[in-house]
Amino acid sequence: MAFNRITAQEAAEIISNGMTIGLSGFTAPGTPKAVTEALAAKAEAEHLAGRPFKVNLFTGASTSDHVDGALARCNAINMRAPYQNVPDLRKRINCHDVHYFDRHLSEMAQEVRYGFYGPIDIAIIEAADITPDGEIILGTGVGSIPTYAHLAKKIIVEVNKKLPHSLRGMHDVIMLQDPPRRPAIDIYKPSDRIGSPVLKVDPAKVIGIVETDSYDGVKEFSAPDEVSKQIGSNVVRFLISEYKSGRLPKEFLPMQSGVGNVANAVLYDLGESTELPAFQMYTEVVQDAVLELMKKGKCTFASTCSMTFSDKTEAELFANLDFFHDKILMRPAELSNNPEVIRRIGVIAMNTALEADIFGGINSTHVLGTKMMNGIGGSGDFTRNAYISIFSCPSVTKGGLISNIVPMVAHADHSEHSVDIIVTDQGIADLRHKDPVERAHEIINNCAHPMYRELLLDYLKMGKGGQTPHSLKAAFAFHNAFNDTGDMRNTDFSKYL
Ligand code: 0RQ
Repeated sequence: MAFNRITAQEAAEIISNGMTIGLSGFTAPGTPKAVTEALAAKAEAEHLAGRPFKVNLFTGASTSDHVDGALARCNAINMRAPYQNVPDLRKRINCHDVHYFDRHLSEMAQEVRYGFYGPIDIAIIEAADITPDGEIILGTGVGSIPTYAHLAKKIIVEVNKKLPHSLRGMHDVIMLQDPPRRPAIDIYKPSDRIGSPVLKVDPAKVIGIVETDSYDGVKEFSAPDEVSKQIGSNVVRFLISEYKSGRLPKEFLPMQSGVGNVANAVLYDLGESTELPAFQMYTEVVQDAVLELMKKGKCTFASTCSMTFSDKTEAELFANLDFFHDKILMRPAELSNNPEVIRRIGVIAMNTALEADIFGGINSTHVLGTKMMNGIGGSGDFTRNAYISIFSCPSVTKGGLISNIVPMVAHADHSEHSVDIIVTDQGIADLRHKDPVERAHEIINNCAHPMYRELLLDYLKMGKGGQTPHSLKAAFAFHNAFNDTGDMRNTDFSKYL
């Protein structure tokens, strides 16, 4: 079937107020660019003409400024899920212009299929190529597109000429069946494939092809600062000691690593270690460090949902695709982040916290308990099911005005039941086989910044009995001190006696 070539503007014309759109991709890679920009221009024109125009937007994870930035700036998003990280959208979410719901990324596709979020009107798919019978070579991120494409009434395909056709074979595309008919997932090691190299869509639903040649625009990482380096070296120290003690198998275990500078720094450090064997990854994003590790033979395979590479690293990947082709497999989020697989193959999970509390609770999402930062992303999928779950963060933020170790997290994303290890620039807290008070001492002594240790120990003494000795009156004294004075060091527990 020959598809219509249409412009991004013509594609945007097909989308009307109130529609629900499902996008391909996971982070910027794999995410459409041109149609969403044109949609933002259309929304702006509609608003100027005094007509309402907002769409519901479902993605794989975060997107890019071409999507969340452009549409948020003109206030064209009604509902958004499951994860985001663009400042303009964050502002809209925190002032309730956008109804954002923050979901575990592995669950998004199945919940849409279960009918929890209503129908999908349009799927927009970034592709390297599409055949006349509807076989799509996806780009460098998959997300939840198999489900969105299956459910959508109509499909728009953005063929990005920057994407080489030789990406074919680097995807493992599948849509899981729903209960009670879902069979076991036959993945026993990261390189096992269970799906198709292409996304198959019904050609009759494809209303047009838009040609683009846009970049994802993922920035290169800055050189790690001292704090990130210290966290990285502490994580590696912990892993080496686990390995030497025999608590990790001789062949090591697959690693998951979150996004950001710290995660990237940890991976570079792992690559430097001569005491750990080469390893594989079962993760949701691979960042620049992974390509370096592959070149050194330190990372031998990565199962992921997207290749979140900076434009420079992506160019290097495309120029050497023969070398990397059999070392990376991109899968939908319901597979890359699948709890059943993560638990079975024994993934070591490494994620980042905004703040941790002295008993092991983690806040990954809400700044000072109320403002949405990004979302839980895949951190819950991995943390809850990992062989060992590690959280890291700097011991302090904003030059020490904020302690990232607090008496009680102001928002709970991961409970102490799922967290094994906390690492900061100060050191490592091993929470395994420790009761709450033992955990508190481990975290305060090893992870809190020295300038906050006495305050945290004072809090522990205020606890009013019970196995987890919180003082419910003073639990948010650190946060209150910051809100009142701009500095958590001004915490005054006498106010709460
Ligand atoms: O604020 O931007 O004003 O300077 O929060 O902090 O240190 O730059 O952190 O970029 O590594 O992100 C948890 C958000 C960390 C991320 C989080 C302020 C700080 C700064 C950001 P500024 P950093 P990072 C894989 C897995 C959840 C999802 C996840 C995340 C800003 O890792 O979203 O894990 N994780 N996904 O100053 C108040 C505190 C603070 C604080 C930091 N305690 N209180 N503000 N900040 N700590 C990816 C996917 O799922 C796709």
